[in-house]
Amino acid sequence: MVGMDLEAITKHSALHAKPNGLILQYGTAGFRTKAVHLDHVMFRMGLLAVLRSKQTQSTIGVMVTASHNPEEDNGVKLVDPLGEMLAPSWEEHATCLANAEEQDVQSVLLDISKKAAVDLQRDAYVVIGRDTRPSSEKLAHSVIDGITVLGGQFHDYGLLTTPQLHYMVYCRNTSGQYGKATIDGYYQKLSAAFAELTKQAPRSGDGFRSLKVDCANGIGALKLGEMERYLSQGLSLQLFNVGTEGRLNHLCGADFVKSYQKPPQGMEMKSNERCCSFDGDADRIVYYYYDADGHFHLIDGDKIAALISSFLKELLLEIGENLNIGVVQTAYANGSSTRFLEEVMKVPVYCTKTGVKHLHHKAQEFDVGVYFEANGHGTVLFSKAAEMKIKQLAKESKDEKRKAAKMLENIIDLFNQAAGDAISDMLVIEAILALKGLTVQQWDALYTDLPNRQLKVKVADRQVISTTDAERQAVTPPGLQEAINNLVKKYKLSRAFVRPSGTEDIVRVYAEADSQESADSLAHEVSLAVFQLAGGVGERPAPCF
Ligand code: G16
Repeated sequence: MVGMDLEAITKHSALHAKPNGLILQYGTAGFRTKAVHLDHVMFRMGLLAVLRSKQTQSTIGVMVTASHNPEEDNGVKLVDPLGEMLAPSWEEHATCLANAEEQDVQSVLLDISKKAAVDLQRDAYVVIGRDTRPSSEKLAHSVIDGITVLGGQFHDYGLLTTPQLHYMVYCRNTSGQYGKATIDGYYQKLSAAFAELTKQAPRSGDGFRSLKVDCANGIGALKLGEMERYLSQGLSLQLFNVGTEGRLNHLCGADFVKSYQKPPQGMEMKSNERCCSFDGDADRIVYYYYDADGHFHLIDGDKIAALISSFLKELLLEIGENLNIGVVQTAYANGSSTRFLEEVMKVPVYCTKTGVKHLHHKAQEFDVGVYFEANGHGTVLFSKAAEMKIKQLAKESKDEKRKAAKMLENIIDLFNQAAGDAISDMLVIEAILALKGLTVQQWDALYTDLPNRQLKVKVADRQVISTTDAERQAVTPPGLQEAINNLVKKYKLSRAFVRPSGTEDIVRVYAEADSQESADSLAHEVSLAVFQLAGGVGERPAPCF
């Protein structure tokens, strides 16, 4: 077959053999499981990235990471030409290829090429990034093996945050218009926008705002360390959990803080100090603080979206161009946040399935699309038309209108337009707080979260649970949704749902109610219903806390 050396593919594929009986799915954010089971998937995703690159005639990205998962896991996802998540039809190809038996790899590749009308004669270019997991470097080499055996060219960026790889792909496919496809280009773009944006902010004391960052013992520590010298203006960072002692994501990081609603280990916090946590690949961020009475307050993705949307809405009113703004959330969004956005902020709110790929897609429907998952994963997208209008106003209008347009112009540059990005989000948040003169407590006081609890339940096969209505209703197994409905009725202001995770081998349970005790109790009762009706394994879920 022209364009494919089938013999070489067979030979190399045998060196990356698939474990017998292993079936994996391209899930919420690519393939994820124990790192020891992933060598064949990496090699095959190298092959697939070459086909996708030939088909789109663009550079494709491959990121080796399992983000928030434990250190022994790993994962891989492909990044499409505009820095977006892989198109759904190609997720199916990815699943087919990853699960093909050894003797079928060639025919599956040919089948994908035919179905997706890939011109095998074309060139292919793939860029690769990886996180700091001990397994990542070797797995990245397996990806490279897959790329080269299909004749693709590649650039290995080595250690990157996931959003940095998305940025690189976007830059490379827009002839540098979005920015320079180098790590220096990324830092320069963000730091310049941050400096411009915060120029007008009132300064206090030595002029530096300080922020404590828990880096989850991951890549964020390395990259924030590199970025600090670019941030000469206004922000001083103190980094914790930098990977020299603890394990990745263990008792620290954004997922831990959000799930357990406690501060990470290894962080020194004084009352009323603003602190934040990244996750293992630095695509999520949550903030928090202790109040003067020693109570812990979490400021999650919902409240980040609330702060950002209110700031953007003010600026949009100022420029008065009728640009529409929408906020996208998932079922995990706290009921109070949705009410605040709709009733106080008067912005339209939409709910999609979990996974930034779904939120990103929906946010593209607006001039200004704000999307955040409650877990702190999100960004803001500006349509091309909105961006052009804003740029024009920043040049041509006068006074307050011009000032607002200039701020928006810098905000567009500061937000990663390709993917949710903890570094970029952190800079936007810090800029808004500085410009508005807001303390972390004032931000927190925008609304009061309904008490909530998230739990995990282990079942034999999590796919027995299927859902509808943006994952808010369980369709199967029979009887589960009725059981949840009956439990929810027992509590005030309550809501609960369950869904199979797309990144871990567990079922997730979410409950909220009028008090923490009720939310905990409802979450526990729903977990028991899942355990009974969906084939729980191991010990029955114990009461929460
Ligand atoms: C990934 C996705 C997120 C999603 C999270 C949890 O995050 O990018 O959109 O919310 O997994 O997904 P699930 O509940 O299906 O396990 P990350 O930060 O791990 O890449």
